[in-house]
Amino acid sequence: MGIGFFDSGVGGITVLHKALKLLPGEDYIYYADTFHVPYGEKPLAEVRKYIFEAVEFIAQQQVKALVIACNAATSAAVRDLRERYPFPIMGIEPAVKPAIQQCQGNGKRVLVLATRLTLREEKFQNLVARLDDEHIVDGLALPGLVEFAEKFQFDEQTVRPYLEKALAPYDLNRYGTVVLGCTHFPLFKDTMRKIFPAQTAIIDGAQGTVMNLKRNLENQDRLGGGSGAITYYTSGIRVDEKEKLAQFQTLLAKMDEIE
Ligand code: DGN
Repeated sequence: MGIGFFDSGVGGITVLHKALKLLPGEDYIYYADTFHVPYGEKPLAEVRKYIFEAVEFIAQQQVKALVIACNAATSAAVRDLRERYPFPIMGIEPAVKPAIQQCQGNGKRVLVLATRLTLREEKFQNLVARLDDEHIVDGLALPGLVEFAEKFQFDEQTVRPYLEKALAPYDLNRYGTVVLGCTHFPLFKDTMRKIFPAQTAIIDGAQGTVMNLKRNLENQDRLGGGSGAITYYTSGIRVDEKEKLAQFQTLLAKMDEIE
């Protein structure tokens, strides 16, 4: 049995990339809901409907665990999904806790980059309310990055002006840590590194999610049994075309370069 990975689009590949390194002896199903991407700008009820449909499809493929490799989908539905399905479900959320720990006491701020949905949902709001005693956390939605990623546009000439414009109102020297709270965003880390000061840490929650997955499988004694094979689906359709499969591979290779 494989492990399911789910995202609204190609962003979850950044989490899958980490899983392949940590757990190479597993088989994976990657499901991108490309018919409905982006989730981040849509009403919650609509997004939840798409998530439940997609996860039902993945469940029918018989998975031993599921990773919701999407911050927006995690905040929108992970609790209900856990009640609905017998297999373990791991989510991902903005790595606010380590970011605050890194900045507390040194006068620096934290900038959380995510989708509008993630930033406005209760899950994130509660997390910040609980941890941000010093009011050092700011949030910024960057929907354009999701669009670029879905079009496989990563070139600096396209991405850099968009980021510079979005970040223009912020004094970047004030930020000790930038949290990538959308799984699409690590694909742009190379360009981000050129924009943020060298001492600004850029972090995300992918490693934590994948460690949870490993722990969970270990506890159930269900580790291994695969060979790192990946089957891709786009909104319920199995991807067989060579060019499309190669595009997914490109993203994994890109993450190898970036990390
Ligand atoms: N990759 C998703 C996330 O981590 O929130 C969201 C992308 C989107 O659908 N806007």
